Amino acid sequence: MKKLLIAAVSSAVLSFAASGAYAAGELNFYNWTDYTPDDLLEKFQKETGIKVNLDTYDSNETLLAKLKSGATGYDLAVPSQNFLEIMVKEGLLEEANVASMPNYKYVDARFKNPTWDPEQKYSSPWQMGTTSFVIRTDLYDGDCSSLKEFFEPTGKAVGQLGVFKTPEEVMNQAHLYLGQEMCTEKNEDFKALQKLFEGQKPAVKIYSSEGTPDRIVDGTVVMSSGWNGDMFNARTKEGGTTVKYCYPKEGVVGWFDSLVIPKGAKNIEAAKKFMDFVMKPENMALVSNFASYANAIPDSAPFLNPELADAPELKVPNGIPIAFGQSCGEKYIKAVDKIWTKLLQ
Ligand code: N2P
Repeated sequence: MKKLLIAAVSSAVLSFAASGAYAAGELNFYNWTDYTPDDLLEKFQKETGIKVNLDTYDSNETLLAKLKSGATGYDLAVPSQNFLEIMVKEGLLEEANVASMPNYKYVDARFKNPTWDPEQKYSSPWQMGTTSFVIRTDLYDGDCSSLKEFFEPTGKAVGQLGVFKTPEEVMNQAHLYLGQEMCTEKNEDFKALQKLFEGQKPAVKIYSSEGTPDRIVDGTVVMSSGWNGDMFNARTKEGGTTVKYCYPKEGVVGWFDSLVIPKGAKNIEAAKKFMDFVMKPENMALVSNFASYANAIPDSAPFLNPELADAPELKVPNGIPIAFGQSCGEKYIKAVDKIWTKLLQ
């Protein structure tokens, strides 16, 4: 009996130790699709012994819903600035005290203590970029100089248009097009938005926020919602030489994505190590070279793919407004949700 008990106790201790070791050695990372280079994760594992498990999502909305649903098992995620603010407000994040990390010194002063995390308590920089639309210049006739072409498509774009599946970024484009305030709460604005999206719908072939670069390169669509880095990759790495990232006169949507630690994360120490690791210039360059977005670490420049420096996708022309996504009030969120749910029914 005694022997059995000892065996039971020691196996309990052993399995506890084993799960402890497992937790210390693995990091569950939840990031957007096409946003995490393998070589970054391999380098991190080599340097720290910590294995990173990657799971992906398509939008800020999906991420927020996941974090709100409670224990997610994730140790790290990457919201944009406006969703990060919501997550802080709703108590969905662990503190990380990023300002005290050794590699924080590399962050460009302009991006330190940003408005969405003024004490840099929760977040460290990942990548930044813009949202607009793209066309295939060989298959579509317009010059994409106005959001009118995207919202009220004509010619070859009809029936051949791809639009993001969740509303946040396309709504902001619609506000730019209609000249509305970003977080409008006016009923007449909601009506105009609904009319605009319902009017666009018959021309839409697919609502999706993943696989966009492939669909524009293989010609499944001739016009599509897109992020600038994805579209740089479509043009330069996937052979889509006729893919043009558009700068409509009404403007593009801007965003800044950051690493955060979801509430209840099991491996906070490892998550912080990863945040610090990514702020090191040569590591941040691995992210930009893969995802093709700008970053907030100026010393990463010598390690960057030289093509990024002059890429039209990464240079917003003078005079084109950049509207940063805001975190809006309850009335706005509900109205947008209603418009979108009805649209996709
Ligand atoms: C890359 C993800 C871009 C993130 N596919 C947009 N915030």
